[in-house]
Amino acid sequence: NAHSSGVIWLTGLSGSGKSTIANIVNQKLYEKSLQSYVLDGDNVRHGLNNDLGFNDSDRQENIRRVGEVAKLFADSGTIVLASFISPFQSDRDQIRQSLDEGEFIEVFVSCPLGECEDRDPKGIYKKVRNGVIPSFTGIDSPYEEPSNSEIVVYTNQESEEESADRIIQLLKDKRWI
Ligand code: GGZ
Repeated sequence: NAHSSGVIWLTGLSGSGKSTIANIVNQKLYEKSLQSYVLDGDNVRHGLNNDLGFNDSDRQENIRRVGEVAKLFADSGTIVLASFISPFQSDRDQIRQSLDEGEFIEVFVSCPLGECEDRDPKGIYKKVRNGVIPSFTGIDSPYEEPSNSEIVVYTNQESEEESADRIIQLLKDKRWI
């Protein structure tokens, strides 16, 4: 079962489908007896990063720490799926540069803001529109679309299962698995 480890970094708006797709890929790798792990806001922002909010510098620090943790997991032989809005290109590029060539795959989970807002799986956009949550990504806080991602998945045009399958295929093409 020789395989490469590394970091699969999913970036996109809230509600775009990042964590759902990360979890499907994680399950598919598990079924192939490959070691993988999902890092996302649910297991990082409530613990390690519970001192951080959502202003630009806190987001930057959030992503920096997650990048360091992802690197440690990758060093241990794990395929890491990191699912964070990660709105800033420079922060994502820094993580890419901190890893060896070919150990970082950036996945742009592309979905129009209006579609994310229509889905609103956690009712969070509704709160934003009611003025309860300031500095929300895509509304009044920036999102810089990746210009150099290895793959773009269009979640308003393909199912989450299809997106996950395309990521698995990329891992095969790149000989990670
Ligand atoms: C963006 C926010 C905000 C603000 C709370 N802006 O859809 P969710 O709810 O479950 O996932 C979002 C999550 C984003 O955390 P990240 O660590 O991925 O963000 S970043 O990479 O920018 O540091 C959302 C919730 O936190 N959330 N307030 N103001 N998302």
